Amino acid sequence: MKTVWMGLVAWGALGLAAQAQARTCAYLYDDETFRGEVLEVQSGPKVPDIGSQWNDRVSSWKVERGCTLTVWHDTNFGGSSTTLREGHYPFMRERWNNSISSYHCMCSDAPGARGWPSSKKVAKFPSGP
Ligand SMILES: [Ca+2]
Repeated sequence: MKTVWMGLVAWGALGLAAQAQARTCAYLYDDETFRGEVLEVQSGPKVPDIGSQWNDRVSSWKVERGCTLTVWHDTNFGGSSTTLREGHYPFMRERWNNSISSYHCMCSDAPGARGWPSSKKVAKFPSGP
């Protein structure tokens, strides 16, 4: 049990060390209406290249609660961009379908936002000065 506990502590420390706590930020799907292969995107720094496997493939997406997804037509944040708040987007407008090459997904750290594993039971932050 001790080994397991230490592993959890280390995992938590890594999470806190990261600038943005890693959590699932969005799901990108190859096909419309959330079908086909899915790419799970973490909250974090900008991603300048979605990768050859996913370049110009995304056709629908879900943005998790408290998160915002910005996508660009070209790599390195080139071309036009669009930003979408939390929600489900089963159909992309034609100009965005199969045309995403870079993205940035960020989640709010607001209390109550999903994705904090049990932390609200142990972490108490002062609410006043
Ligand atoms: Ca597609």
